[in-house]
Amino acid sequence: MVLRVAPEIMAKLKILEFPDPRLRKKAVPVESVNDELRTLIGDMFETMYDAPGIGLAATQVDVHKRLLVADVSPDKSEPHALINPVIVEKDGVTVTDEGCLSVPGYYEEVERAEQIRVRFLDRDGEEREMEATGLLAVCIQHEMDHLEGKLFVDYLSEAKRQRIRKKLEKERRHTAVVM
Ligand code: GNR
Ligand code: NI
Repeated sequence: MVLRVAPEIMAKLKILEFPDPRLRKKAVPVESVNDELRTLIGDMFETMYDAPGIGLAATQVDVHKRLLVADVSPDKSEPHALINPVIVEKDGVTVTDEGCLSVPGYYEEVERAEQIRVRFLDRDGEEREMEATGLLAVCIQHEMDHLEGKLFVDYLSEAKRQRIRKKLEKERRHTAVVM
């Protein structure tokens, strides 16, 4: 008997965790917006919604291309995929209690621009611009930091960052024993 298994149409990807050195790589621009990239975008949305999170940068799934997804709506109704994003305007200052799927369980206040205007390519490779405020603006800035190899813990004191790193490493050692 031949068993045919339907191919998975989407895949959940593994998220790298601090202090994994791969989170420090600088992403390179996307050169071609093709079906392979659109598949990656779909997988990143699935990974982000499943986590759950409000944003995800390709860097976090070990793909070092300038690509991010975000959805800050309460009902997964406002998905944004930004390819080769560039901030062209910033305005105001806001402080947010930020978290990160790559730094699980830790939340700290970070100061960022309140409002941004960002230029990017959409899923069809068309150049677009959008304005974002509040949590979406914060999220896009957080994701764009990931593309530079930067994490929100880099805005904290060295002492705080080391404390978080040691706790995560200890937690991971325990998890490894249980598994
Ligand atoms: O899910 C996330 N929540 C969040 C909350 C405040 C500021 C930024 C974020 S992004 C984070 C998901 C993530 O780690 N993206 O890189
Ligand atoms: Ni993050």
